[in-house]
Amino acid sequence: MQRIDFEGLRRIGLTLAVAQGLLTLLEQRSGRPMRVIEVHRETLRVHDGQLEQAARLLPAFARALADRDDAIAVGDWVLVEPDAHGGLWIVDGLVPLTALVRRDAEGLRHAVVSNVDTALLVMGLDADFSPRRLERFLALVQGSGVAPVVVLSKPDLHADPAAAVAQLRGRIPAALPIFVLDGRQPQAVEALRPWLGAGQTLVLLGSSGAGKSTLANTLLGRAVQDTGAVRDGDSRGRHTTTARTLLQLPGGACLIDTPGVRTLRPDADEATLAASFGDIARLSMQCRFRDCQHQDEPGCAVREGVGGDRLRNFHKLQRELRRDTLTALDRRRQLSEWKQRGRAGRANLRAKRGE
Ligand SMILES: Nc1nc2c(ncn2[C@@H]2O[C@H](COP(=O)(O)OP(=O)(O)O)[C@@H](O)[C@H]2O)c(=O)[nH]1
Ligand SMILES: [Mg+2]
Ligand SMILES: [Zn+2]
Repeated sequence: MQRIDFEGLRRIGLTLAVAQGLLTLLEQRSGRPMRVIEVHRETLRVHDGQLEQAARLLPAFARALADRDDAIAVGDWVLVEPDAHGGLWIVDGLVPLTALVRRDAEGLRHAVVSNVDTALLVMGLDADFSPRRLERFLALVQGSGVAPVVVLSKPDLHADPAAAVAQLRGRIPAALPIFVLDGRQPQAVEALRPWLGAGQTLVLLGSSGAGKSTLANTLLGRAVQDTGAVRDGDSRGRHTTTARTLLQLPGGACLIDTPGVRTLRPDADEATLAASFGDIARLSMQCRFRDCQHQDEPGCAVREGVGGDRLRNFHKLQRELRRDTLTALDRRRQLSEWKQRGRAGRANLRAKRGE
């Protein structure tokens, strides 16, 4: 019996590595491999390459995920099993090969998407343009195994798109691809062709109104995703995309459209942040003091060689992630304290009852 329908699942982004993972998982338990294409509060949508269906998380699997501080995300590969009443249950899943994770204002981690190869960082060349926000997105993507590609949209709304590219080139890694694309034009497909091969999964990231869904529709070749006119004043999309959705592109790649996020807190550690600001890491070797914080120390090579705004952004991200790591630690400490108190309370109760 063939337990994996390679041909079908290929259409929904199956890669060799995923197939191997699924085969290993299927040695331990039964189920039909499918991919999560949408996550809602109660139900999820799963796809096997041919058919899309609703499914729910088996409580035992939901608990297992929660225990390892994880959650199901769009792009996950799972095993599903039907019940006697026509319901479909997600009974297990593959630990993602790549995962984009952000933190919320309380420092809690949230999975954004799993198993993606490329992140298209979409930024409008209108009021949306912000090198700082791009650096933030790069810090999120860096270290996750996902390749970032910058897409500057709305070139028709900028007097000199080449100057904007030059401005970015001056502060982000040289190897990073940057495209200036009008998402409404079919030429966008040609430019992104190298990333659109069969089995590839891409995610669109960027502010609301940046042009993600417009680009998604052009890549799809039909209007599937809602797009919204920008309101005056706040440059936000009107019909905002409300959920992350995994879409199958005609060429065989998969694309995940996401609702926009204005502020995005990457879930990174100091090493990942340093890697995403490689120029700062390199120059800091030449600072006079080995523990130079590049604030106001004399002989600081970083302050000399890195643009002020980029350095300020680096410091800001560093402060944020230190705070997030602290709150995460505090939370764990608090949780174990509660658990201990709970145990002590129960022991007290037993003692009182004379057990
Ligand atoms: N002028 C111009 N408008 C665009 C371009 N790309 C998208 N838009 C418009 O920007 C608005 C928001 O686009 P949408 O795709 O919904 O943004 P999303 O929130 O990132 O999904 C829509 O009215 C689009 O028509 C572009 O290249 N040039
Ligand atoms: Mg959208
Ligand atoms: Zn320094």
